[in-house]
Amino acid sequence: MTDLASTRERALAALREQTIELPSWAFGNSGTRFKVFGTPGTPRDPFEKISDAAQVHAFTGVAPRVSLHIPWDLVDDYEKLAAHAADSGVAIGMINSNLFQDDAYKFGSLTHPDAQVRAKAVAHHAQCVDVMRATGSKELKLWLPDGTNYPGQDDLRDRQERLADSLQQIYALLDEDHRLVLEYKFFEPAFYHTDIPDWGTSLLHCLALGERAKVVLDTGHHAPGTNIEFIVVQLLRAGRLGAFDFNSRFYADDDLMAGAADPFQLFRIVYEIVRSNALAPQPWDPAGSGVNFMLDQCHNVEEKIPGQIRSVTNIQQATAKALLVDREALTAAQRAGDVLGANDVLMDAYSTDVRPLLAELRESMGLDPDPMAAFKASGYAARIAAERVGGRQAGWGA
Ligand code: PSV
Ligand code: MN
Ligand code: MN
Repeated sequence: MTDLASTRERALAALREQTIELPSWAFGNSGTRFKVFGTPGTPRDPFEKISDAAQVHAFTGVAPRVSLHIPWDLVDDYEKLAAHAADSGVAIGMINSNLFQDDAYKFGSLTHPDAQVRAKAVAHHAQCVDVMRATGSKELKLWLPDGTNYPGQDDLRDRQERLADSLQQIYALLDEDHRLVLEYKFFEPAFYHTDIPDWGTSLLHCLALGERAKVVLDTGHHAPGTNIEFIVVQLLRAGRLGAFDFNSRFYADDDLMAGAADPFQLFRIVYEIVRSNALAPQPWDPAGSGVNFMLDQCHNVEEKIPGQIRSVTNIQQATAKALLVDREALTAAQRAGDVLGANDVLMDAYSTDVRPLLAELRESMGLDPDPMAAFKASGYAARIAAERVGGRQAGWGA
């Protein structure tokens, strides 16, 4: 058995280092295809989105980067936006491209049968790389909506060849200290086939590109019942897990708050990260094995800044529990074939109330132990509601 006091100290040290990246689009209004409900105080531009994200960092101490989506976060001067982020206490994180809102992409973007459309989609990434250079971002993130709705609609194999070629061209645009992270999703918006439906397809393309290409695992992008922690293990073994898009799902790509639907799954995922010593955050070697813990969420009915704070603290709780697993006892039980004993060790950690440990962590960082209450008491929400009129939708208002 490992000494509990030293496990606790190690957990506190690791938690102090953990960072979680926030998506700019979490701060805009969002909804479903039925209705987008507005929220008072919603940001009117990318500068205000960053100001709101900085609040999440100010109260949690572990969310120092904001991911941008281009062109949702279009501004004239990206250096000014990065300076605003720095003045607010945060930095610009990943740059997400957008291949899903242009009429030209009806039949695909990087896989489109028409070379001109593919060239347009590649050129959009050159624009994104310029934003990376201006903001100091080191990661270009791609999610592809490409796919078909009917058997025979297009040639599955040709589409893979076109995709490989387009990705090569994008990879060639990157600087030496940049990396490309490639997301997968099993369906939607296409329903018969998707061109990057799973981690295996994403991994194959990344392996073909080079060592600075990594896979993004969005927790909402799997069929129900998928063992996501197993995918985490495989990608970590290959040194190709680049980032998480954390969120919760009940049905499909629900983008609800991380840890809300299935905190046990989140714990199991983070345990595999801890088990592989992959928790350490930036700065990472672009070809190295650093994993970016990002949120990819939308707050349709709940308040946005508190929704992000809750998501961050849910991930911290899962991480704290994962760090408390008595790994020596677990290994001993596993080697002895003690099935129930091994399961007990894991469940003991999961059942621990880690809220006091996290309160201690925050106090040691000079923060209020209760970030939700502290944000509420700060008066920021009332201030932006009074100051900002006409806040925008998460994406389409860019
Ligand atoms: C669409 O499914 C999506 O939610 C992907 O998860 C991307 O990461 C996100 O949009 C932003 O492009
Ligand atoms: Mn995502
Ligand atoms: Mn998604």
